[in-house]
Amino acid sequence: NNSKGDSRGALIVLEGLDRCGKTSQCSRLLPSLEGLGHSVESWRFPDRNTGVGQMISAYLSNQSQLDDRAIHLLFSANRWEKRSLMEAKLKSGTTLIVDRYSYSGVAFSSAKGLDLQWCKAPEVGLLAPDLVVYLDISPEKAAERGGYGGERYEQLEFQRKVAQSYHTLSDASWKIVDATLPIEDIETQLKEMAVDCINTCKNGKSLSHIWS
Ligand code: Z5A
Repeated sequence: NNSKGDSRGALIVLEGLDRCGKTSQCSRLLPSLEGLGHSVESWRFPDRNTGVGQMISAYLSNQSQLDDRAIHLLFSANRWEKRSLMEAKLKSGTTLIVDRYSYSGVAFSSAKGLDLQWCKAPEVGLLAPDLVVYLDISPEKAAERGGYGGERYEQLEFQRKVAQSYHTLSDASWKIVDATLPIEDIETQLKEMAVDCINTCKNGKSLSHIWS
């Protein structure tokens, strides 16, 4: 803890292909970190509860059609509309575990063929995560997990391209976890990484901005 007792929370992001297990892990991580006495919230993007989120939801469920660039900017706007709340939560000491973030935005849109730098631009200025965990699974193995539903993007060929985009985006700071391990083993690894990260933030690591 810093001496003033005003230590901030950590921004922890989980990324990966559809069905890699992000949702399962977020729901396990929350109570286990709370059990250690941390203040934690679980967030996800897209946040389908906002006005922009509802447009995204209609698009993903094929109830509306949008230009590739327009939907990309909506996903980004959905993060921007939560940015000030995110900063306030972190500064008040709450750790956020976030299911998908800017990396999903860029990986999915660039998998459609949009230019990578163009995709990154609207994300610049959002808060940078303190930890990015990539739950690594092949598109084939992910598809075996109960099969895909009817949402846009839930197709093997497209998921292969998304995996390549993630690979291009990843850097040495990402923690790669084998998403085919038993759920409990992944949970143990994530908990250790999250606790380390929370302590680093408590010890004074400052907030920064993504891709700037
Ligand atoms: N998208 C975008 O284009 N641009 C953006 O900026 C953002 C998103 C933010 C909707 O996201 C789509 O939006 C998404 C990316 C795009 N499209 N795709 N594909 P979403 O968050 O609403 O949907 P999703 O991320 O794809 O979530 P999901 O289907 O809920 O998958 P998941 O959370 O990674 O997996 P899960 O629900 O935890 O697990 C899936 C199944 O596997 C389930 O039956 C589990 O019991 C099982 N499971 C989980 N872990 C294991 C292990 N370890 N072993 C065996 N089985 C497991």
